[in-house]
Amino acid sequence: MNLQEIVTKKYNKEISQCSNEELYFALLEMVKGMAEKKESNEGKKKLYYISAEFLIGKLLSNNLINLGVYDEVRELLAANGKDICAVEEVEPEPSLGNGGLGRLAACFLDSIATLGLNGDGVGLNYHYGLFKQVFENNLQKETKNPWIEDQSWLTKTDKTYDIQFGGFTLKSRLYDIDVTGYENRTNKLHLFDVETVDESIVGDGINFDKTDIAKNLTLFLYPDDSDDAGRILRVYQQYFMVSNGARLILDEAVERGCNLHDLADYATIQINDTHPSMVIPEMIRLLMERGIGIDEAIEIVTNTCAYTNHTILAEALEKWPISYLEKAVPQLMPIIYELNNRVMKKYDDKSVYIIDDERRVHMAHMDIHYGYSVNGVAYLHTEILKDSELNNFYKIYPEKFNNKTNGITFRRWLLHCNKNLTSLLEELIGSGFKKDAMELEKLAKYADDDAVLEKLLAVKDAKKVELKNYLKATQNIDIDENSVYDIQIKRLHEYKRQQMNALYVINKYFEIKAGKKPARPITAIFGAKAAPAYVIAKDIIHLILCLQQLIDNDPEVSPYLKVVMVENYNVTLAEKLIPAADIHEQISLASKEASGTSNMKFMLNGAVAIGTEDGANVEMHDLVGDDNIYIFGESSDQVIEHYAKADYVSKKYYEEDADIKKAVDFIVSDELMAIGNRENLERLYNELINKDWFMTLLDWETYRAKKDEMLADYEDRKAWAKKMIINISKAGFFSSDRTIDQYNKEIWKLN
Ligand code: 26Q
Repeated sequence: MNLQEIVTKKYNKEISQCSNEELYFALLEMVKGMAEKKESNEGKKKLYYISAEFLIGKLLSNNLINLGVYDEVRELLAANGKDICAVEEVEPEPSLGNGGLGRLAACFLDSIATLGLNGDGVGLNYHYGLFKQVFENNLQKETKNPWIEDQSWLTKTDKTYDIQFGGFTLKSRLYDIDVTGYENRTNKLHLFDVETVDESIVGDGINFDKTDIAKNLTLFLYPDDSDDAGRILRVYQQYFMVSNGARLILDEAVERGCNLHDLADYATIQINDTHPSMVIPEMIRLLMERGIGIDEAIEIVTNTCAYTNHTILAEALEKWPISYLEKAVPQLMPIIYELNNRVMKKYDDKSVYIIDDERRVHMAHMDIHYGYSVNGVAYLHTEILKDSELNNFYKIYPEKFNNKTNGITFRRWLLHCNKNLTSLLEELIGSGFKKDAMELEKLAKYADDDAVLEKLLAVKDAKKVELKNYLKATQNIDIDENSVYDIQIKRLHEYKRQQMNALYVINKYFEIKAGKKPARPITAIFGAKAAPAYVIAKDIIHLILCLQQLIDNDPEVSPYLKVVMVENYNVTLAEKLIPAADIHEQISLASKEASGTSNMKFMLNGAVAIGTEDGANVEMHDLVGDDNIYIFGESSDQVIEHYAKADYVSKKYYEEDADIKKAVDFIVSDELMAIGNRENLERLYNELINKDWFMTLLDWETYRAKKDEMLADYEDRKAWAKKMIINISKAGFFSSDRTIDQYNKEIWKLN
């Protein structure tokens, strides 16, 4: 049915008479119908990308683009006096992910379908997702983010399973979301839910009874692992996800003719970080239930599962106390003990055991021993895994280790979010880049073409005005479109070093006060959620919000400097911020950011990076060369050495560098204390001078110098536009189509 027919059926109205909301629901129905026609069962072997997070963002526009009808629909709406952007605004954004890992899973699903591969996502249907962030008195508060409406992208299926936990059973229900490929097949995102979930148990903010599993299991996505009740709930969630996933995989494989002994020819399971790792013992258990002996079951599962590591921060590597597993999923423990015994028999080195002396189960260790592939997410990250973090495993299984540098879907991060730039690119190099991202290289020949550079700057200016208007309309924030937009958007974490950027702002503030005005006003934009229990991260948000207020109210400084912390940073906001950026901040402490993916999105949209040699910045630097990226700071080798020698003392930098001291002292100055809370600001101040685990002060001086150099370079508009075009021309490598092609050729081998 076409849109008019649906509108007539649903509302008995003309398109022109419908509200934006009515049009959104009508389009939802239309898209679901079109997507269904492209469903496919082709392919003997099927990939299951199993992940606790799928940060899919709004789906309407993306689906219209992928189905090839976006322009048609936009024109039809326009002819009826309707604006497609206003219809898009109606759609709620599901927040089914924390950040990079979840968004990566969503980009991957898009590319899997776009490449026509047989592969689905498997995850959980969190009713309130990750919390929604609101600012009150310059502090982050958390509230729920409901997104499921009567009509939504979810399609209820008749698939249900009885999932057994220690002492009780829950009935699951599968909901599906269509994943449309760009001019290709439709795959599925399978989200399991529990039938007894009860939204009414959520009280103030995001508080609820953590012990009533039947009612709370799929209410929220976990943003941290701060308290015991929360941690054990996460075990229940993970087991629920993998037990449902494993049953679905077995059912579908059998439907396609699998006899279970040959499961690895019918299915491959990509484990997205350790959150779904229990799929290994669970699948072994299910195979044994179906009559397969333990040796063979272990072999089958080992040939079916592949593991991706996304972090080298020790505290993020999941280790579950046996007591939790005994309580929540006792049926897995005999299998986990058996898997560990086999490891202990073979190896003396305790560091590769699955169960440690403190009776904790190391999920990553289980994945590495009992999976056939282990991959990192950028070149440097994989090298660090092999050389240090997982070196003892690399020595045992060198053949399992491989790198898959992350990527992003160009449909969402170029075609959808930056139509102005897409049109300009089409005008210059044709539309081949939409299917083959490497064709962006053709842009290189325009790097010295003044007319093209002018047009590129005009596109950027238009997106900057759009962002200005959007922030005004949605958050009542005023920004100056003639300023430099310098943007740092990512989860708030000390290793990502938003605090270093804040100290730069403070330094600028002093310079301006002293009469040293920047060549052009600077707008420093931040977007970040902090895990609710991550105290220092919340203190950093507090500092940034206090700086924002202080500078806004200082007529001496505000014409030259503006700080903006956008509220509730999410995918929708990223789609507005990224195309408008001049400068993007990728300033993690070298060795700590596994890859980063916003760096790729900014690059594709013609922003220039200031960054450390960390994660995918390293590959970006290689691609664009020294002139087109601003690299500073200690190398990962140096940083790793500092940790090994424990020789970094932040106090020394604080005492010996007058500018650092002045900036850090300002955190507890009378001016800021008058705006903010003593407790938060003092805690952050003390953290920086006494601990500074992520070495902010160590890199601060080179960071400041590099950013000043960058801002000076920005004034040569033509030279800057050349940097922009070179960045865009080299961004093709970071298409998730390339990443997925490599996963398929080197790990999944789908046929
Ligand atoms: C673990 C235990 C208990 C509760 C929560 C967690 C948890 C939740 C989310 C641990 C980690 C995450 C998310 C990690 C993440 O997003 N990592 C990012 O992955 C990106 C995609 O590979 C990389 O680009 C980023 O560098 C990496 O930080």
